[in-house]
Amino acid sequence: MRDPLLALRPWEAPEVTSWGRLPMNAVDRREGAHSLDGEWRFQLLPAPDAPVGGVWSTATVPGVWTMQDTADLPQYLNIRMPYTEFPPLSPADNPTGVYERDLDIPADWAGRRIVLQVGAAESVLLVHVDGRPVGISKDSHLAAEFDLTDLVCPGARAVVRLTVVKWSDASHIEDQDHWWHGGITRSVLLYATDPLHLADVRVEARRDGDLRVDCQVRDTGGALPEGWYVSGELDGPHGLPLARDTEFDRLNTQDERVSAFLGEARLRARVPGVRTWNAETPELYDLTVRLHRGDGTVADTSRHHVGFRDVEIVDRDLLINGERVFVRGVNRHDFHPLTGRTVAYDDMRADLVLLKRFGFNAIRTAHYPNDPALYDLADEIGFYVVDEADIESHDHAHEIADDPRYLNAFVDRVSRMVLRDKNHPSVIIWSLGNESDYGANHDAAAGWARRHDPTRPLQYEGAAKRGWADPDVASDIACPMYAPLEDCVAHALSGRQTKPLIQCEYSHAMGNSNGTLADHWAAIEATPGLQGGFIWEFWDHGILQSVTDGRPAGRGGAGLYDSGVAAPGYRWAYGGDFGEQDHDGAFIADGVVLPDRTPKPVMYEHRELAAPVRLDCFRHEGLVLSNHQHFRGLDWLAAEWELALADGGTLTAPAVLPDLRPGETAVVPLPFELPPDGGEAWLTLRVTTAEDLPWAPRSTEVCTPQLRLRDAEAVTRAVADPLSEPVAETAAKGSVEVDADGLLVHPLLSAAPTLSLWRAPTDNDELGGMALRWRTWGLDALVRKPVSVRRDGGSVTVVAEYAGAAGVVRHRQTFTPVEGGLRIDEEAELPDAFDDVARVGSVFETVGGLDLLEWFGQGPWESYPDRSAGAPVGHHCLPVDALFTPYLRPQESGGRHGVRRFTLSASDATGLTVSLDEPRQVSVTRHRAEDLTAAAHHDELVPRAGCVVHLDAAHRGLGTASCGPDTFPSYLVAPGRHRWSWTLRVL
Ligand code: IPT
Repeated sequence: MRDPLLALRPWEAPEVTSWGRLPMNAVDRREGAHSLDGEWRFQLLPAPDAPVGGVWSTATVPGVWTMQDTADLPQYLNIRMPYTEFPPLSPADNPTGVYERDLDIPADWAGRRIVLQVGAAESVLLVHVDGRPVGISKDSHLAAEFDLTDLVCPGARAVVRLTVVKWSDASHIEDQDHWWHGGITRSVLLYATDPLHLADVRVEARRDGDLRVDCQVRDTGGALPEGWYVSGELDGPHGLPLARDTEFDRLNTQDERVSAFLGEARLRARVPGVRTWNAETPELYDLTVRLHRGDGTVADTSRHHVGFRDVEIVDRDLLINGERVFVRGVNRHDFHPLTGRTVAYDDMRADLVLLKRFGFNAIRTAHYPNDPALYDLADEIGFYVVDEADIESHDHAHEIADDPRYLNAFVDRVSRMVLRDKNHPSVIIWSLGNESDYGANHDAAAGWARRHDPTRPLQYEGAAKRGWADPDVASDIACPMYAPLEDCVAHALSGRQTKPLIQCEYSHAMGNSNGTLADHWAAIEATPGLQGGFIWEFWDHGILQSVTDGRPAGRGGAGLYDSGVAAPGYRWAYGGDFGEQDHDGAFIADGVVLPDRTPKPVMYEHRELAAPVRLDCFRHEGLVLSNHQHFRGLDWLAAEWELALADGGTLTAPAVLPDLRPGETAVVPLPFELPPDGGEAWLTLRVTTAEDLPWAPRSTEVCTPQLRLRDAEAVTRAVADPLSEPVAETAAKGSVEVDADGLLVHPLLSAAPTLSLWRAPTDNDELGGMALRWRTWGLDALVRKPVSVRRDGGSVTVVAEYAGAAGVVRHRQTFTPVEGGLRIDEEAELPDAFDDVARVGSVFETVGGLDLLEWFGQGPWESYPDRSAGAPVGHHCLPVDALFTPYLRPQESGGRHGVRRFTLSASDATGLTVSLDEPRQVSVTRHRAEDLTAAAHHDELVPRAGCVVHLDAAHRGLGTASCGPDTFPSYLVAPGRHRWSWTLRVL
């Protein structure tokens, strides 16, 4: 007989969202459950209706088969579906995984209700036990539960089969921007309860201490037994008991709502002096709810972490406990470079710990409900969560939003998310999904969510874009993606704003990116109505791949990477690396961390922008210090003062942080007497954690706010002006040697300084169209032609022309001997046609062996003109190899902004020193721009023995044009005359 589940062809029936599946609920059954994780018998069929009967292999559960030993490999596509069939159809070639294992049902489960829980499977799950159909589920990122009580026999063995169909009608609404996989991605459990059980528990805990717990009670044996009741207590056995809400009971009886089938009970308490929950101080209480039989014995128990907090929108502000908080968010996928989709508790904890250390306070679960443990961790560690339903129909958005065949699926997915996550204090907003146009199906789902949970606002970008202030669309938040900052500010100042403006995605972190983040935050903090946003995104989704056989390394790859770099023979795969015909390349590598969670430099920028303590200015002989948090004082922090003197090293002194409430400022005395000499002087407050916290050990750096106490004017200008007369020669000065082409000959340089107008295009440069323009102008291959070499006293002036396809740049270098070295004054005249170039500056190469860079300037991490707020000025020192950021697709990397001076030295202390006329953009790497441009993956780069040094008179900002706005005009490199000077000395 044909299998009834297969006969339904549920993979092409969007109306069928489930069959035989239990309703979603918020009762956590993980404790005491039997884990069915591990090795399962496995077969991969070519299509769901292909016969099972081949050879069984094994597959790990949870895990996607696309990362295990099968022929079906991961594929990365952003918007486009990987096949041409229109919704709700699927391709004939439809990999289907059949997972099977034996279940030994404990004998002492006799008389109990037995439930199978499949944590998540994509995209259609069919369940059989001993060949008998049990149920169907879709909705790839939420659990499905099936009651097996009548299908299994306690004390006996049963065979459970989970058939997972990869492509279905549901795939068309799971068209998110990440890798396509197939398999079971979260744990599988088997548990037993009493027939009389808690079907659901809903907790509402308000900031005034009011606690309400609604329980749904069922008895699978039939009618509810006489005398059942629920009890609850907060915080352990001697905590606060909850009282039964008799008014609720009375109304139920009066309304004749009480049924013999569905039991409802409400418990209440008022917690005196409640410690409220917020992301800064995530205070949690433990709640235990018990369901009793009439004789008082306990039939079922449910435990919850409760956070007392309110979310409201008042006027155009989103308030947490009455406070207008800034939302410093990031978009997060469930991702891991070895498993693809399956994330372990420790990994999720590591994600959140890292985000917390770098100043993030919010997560959007892009673009589906994340692993359940993520929300427990967000409650505990303190994050505001925008919980997003698993709906993205990007490729067919317009067709699906109003398609009644998909109505069920929209409501199902939003409602199941709300039912699962409603008790988490961290969840402050529901999201209807992503990039699915806007239609009646959204309104239906919004209606369900609003009615079921009036305590939280709702957002949906697709609706919000119909009008940020439109009251009739299904979004309480104006939540655009990648909106130009000026549009956001203009909206907030227009007088027409009615909703909080919190961008659901902004500042696209692809490659070397996130320019103008500081400008965004300056505007957000200065403009009422703007409250922040969510950076796109947390991870670079590089999959660890063996270069030899092209296969994902899988779980065996643990340890095969370090500090963001894959071990020899491995690389971080992105789109196309698994031989996909259709793919979207490195667009999958757009996170603030590399695939092994190594922070990209933008993380330090973000940390500083989120600094809880600020040094605002220097006033009345004191420093104005402020508490920039919303809820707590500074007592969790310790600090130390540092004074960096350009010509005098770094002094430190202990700091005492004043007792400031949120938003308060204090004037504190200057901690140092400024020495009369020493040049430019920078004062830094190095702020660390004062004690061990759940997310950071004591002494973890939190921020480093900085003020300039004295500037450098008097010190640098004399060396600086290229028009000034060369200083008189003395006997100590050497002579200048240039070759027949006018190129400097120097014992420590393997390539003489020449003009550079090109950088290895960043992803923003490529996708934003700048790189194409630069190539068209010929900037990547300028041809240098010496024009004249003129000697004047001791100095030599070389004029050369650099010809590109669209113009010629005249470049003049004057080499003048100075004490211990050479001064190089340069000038370049860019034609108007070159109105937006990557850089104007010098590039040279050193001999090998100069492996250590010491510099005075911004650092220690990578910084660029529009991403430099998090890199304090000071004396920094790093090995040359550590300066470079291994972005997945090689590109401009390793720059340091605001460099005044640097020394490159060998282990025997020989080397060279460069002093710059002004703070300049400098990079020292092992790679020429053309090396980086030619490589597609980091492992293809062959480091050069010497250093490639760029000194830029001007360097273009990074912007975020790979998806979103480019950098601001003030960070562009203008045509016309550029001048810069530097001195080169041998150590
Ligand atoms: C937007 C998507 O929501 C997100 O999933 C991701 O693709 C991001 O952009 C870019 O990486 S959609 C985009 C077409 C604006």
